[in-house]
Amino acid sequence: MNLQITPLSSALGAQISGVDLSRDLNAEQRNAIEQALLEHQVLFFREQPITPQQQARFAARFGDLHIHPIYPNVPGQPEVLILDTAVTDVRDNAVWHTDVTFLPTPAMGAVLSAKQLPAYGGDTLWASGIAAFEALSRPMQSLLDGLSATHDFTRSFPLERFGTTAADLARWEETRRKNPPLSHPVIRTHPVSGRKALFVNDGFTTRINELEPAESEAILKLLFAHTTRPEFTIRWRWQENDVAMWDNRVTQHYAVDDYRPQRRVMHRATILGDVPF
Ligand SMILES: O=C(O)CCC(=O)C(=O)O
Ligand SMILES: [Fe+2]
Repeated sequence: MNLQITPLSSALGAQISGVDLSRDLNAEQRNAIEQALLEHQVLFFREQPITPQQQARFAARFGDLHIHPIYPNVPGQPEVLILDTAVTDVRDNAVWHTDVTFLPTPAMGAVLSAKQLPAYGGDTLWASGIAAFEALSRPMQSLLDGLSATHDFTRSFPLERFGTTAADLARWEETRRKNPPLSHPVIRTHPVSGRKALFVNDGFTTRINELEPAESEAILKLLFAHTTRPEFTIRWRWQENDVAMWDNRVTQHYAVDDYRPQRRVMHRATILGDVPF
């Protein structure tokens, strides 16, 4: 096997070459990618022109796939959602977030494929919750460890923007009913590596439950700013047919909204995770 792993920054990110994601991976390749993901948290593959079916098959090697309640998906391949600026308002991805933390079992990871890109702009950044946690002072780490936070779907999918037509409104209301606000630990332990990571995100986290509202607001603000310090991030400049895969248990990401009205089309397959602890 000639899989090469090139680390891209100290906090997270590696480029992987020597593998063709359009083909069924053998066990050795699959395990090497999983190991690289544990270590580097976000992986980048260049020149991978995969079909939605191949993307879903690749992602499914790492777990069951999630069907997103709001975003449109590829006809006949509902596990692959479409982020197309000509169709969907994707501005809420221009906030630092971890995907679907409004679920009791948020995604363990995702595979994102670049289909159509603007001439410039449209980069995506990832931040390491592990690097962010480890850089906190000991007193702050012990204050946060053991606390829980509320995550709410409506923070990133507000009714005003996602309930405009009758059909959208019905889907939004059903999603809201099925996904009431819930709690996750503020500090999450990675279920495989055992490493600790900050697990609050500006996309969905509304409060730290055990603190007074003003304390919660101030500390969340501090943590959101802290997690996304440039030192803990990597910024990816996309080329068409690039694929990124991230460990959604310990990272956040931000899709830079700097290219509209140019069109940008991405496909995402989301891998289900387990209950955070
Ligand atoms: O469009 C992107 O680059 C990333 C969007 C996003 O947040 C996601 O796919 O989860
Ligand atoms: Fe996302």
